[in-house]
Amino acid sequence: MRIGITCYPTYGGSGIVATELGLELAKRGHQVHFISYAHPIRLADNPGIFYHEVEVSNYPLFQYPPYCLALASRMAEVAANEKLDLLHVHYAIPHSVSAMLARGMLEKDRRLPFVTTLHGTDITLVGVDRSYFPITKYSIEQSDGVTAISNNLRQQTVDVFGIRNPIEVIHNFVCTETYRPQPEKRSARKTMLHISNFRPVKRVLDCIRILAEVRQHTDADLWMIGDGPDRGAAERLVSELGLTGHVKFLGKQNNIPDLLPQGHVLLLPSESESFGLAALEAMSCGLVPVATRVGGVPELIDESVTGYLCPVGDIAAQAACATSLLLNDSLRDAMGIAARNTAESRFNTKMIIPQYESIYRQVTA
Ligand code: GMT
Repeated sequence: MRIGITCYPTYGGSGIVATELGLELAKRGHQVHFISYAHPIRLADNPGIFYHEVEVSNYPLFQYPPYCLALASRMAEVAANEKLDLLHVHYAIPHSVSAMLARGMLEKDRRLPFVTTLHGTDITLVGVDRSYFPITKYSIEQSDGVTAISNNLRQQTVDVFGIRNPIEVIHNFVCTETYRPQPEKRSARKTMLHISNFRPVKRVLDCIRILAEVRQHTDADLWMIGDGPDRGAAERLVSELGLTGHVKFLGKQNNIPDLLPQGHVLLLPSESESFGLAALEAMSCGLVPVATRVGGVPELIDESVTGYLCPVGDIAAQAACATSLLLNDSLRDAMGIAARNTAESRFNTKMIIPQYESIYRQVTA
């Protein structure tokens, strides 16, 4: 098939899923055309992958350059030139609106179905914002196919938006060959990792507070991977709590499959999380996640078997789980093996990609 994919190309779970999906589809013989304002970060060169940039020109009259319209025009143009069979947009806002316009623009000549994949904050935060609610609901309803990355997100979409069209749950996935345990790389010091875009929803300050409590019981370090609005506050908290030298801020990194196996525990203290791709990638590398019991995370982590699920903001509970893992090697090893098994047996790329192919066949039939 010839598939057009649109996503946010920067650091964020939805962009990563879209990029990994495109790469896997290309490996399976499809032709994949990324249409976005920048080259997606994890997009490697591949003969089946093409990239089409969206130019958003500004004009003094525009207080806000209309990206959604430039994207719609580019989608219609690429679809016509490259004879795309469908568009697959990741993150509803504004991508499904642009896809809906592109479909309408081509309607008299040909059919261009589009699939919308809901990832999380497009529904839980942004979509429910009063100014975006009606258009988000409308564009989801207009989609030829809708997928959500967890049962929880599907249910929230139905409850909040009253959407009646079917929403298929296709969980996040991981390539377990790339994301694999590498015990020889494991840091000699007990190390906790956190990976995110440092937005308030991720509660990155909790990671610092958890480290402070853990260090009452054992000597441990914390690596903060990623960047975003709360990084400054996190850096300040590190010095306030006297943790300088025990927290490394690594910034945005591309080599996540090399970094993860160096740690022992992953911290995911999010306020809301529709699935928790960072936890899945860590589990695939044999790390044990200490996460919060929110959204779709319980669909990934089995409590006390493959990781821990704690109440949001409960630093003491999260620190206690992390401490027990760092102090007890055999517990950590057993749970790490169980976590890896979950990644392999339930969320492996090979099992999930065919589910997307199946929805593509349905919408193009
Ligand atoms: O908030 C983020 O982490 C980014 C966000 C996105 O849409 O870019 O991530 C969401 O999508 C990921 C991939 O499907 C999920 O694994 C994350 O759980 C989800 N984040 C939230 O719901 C907060």
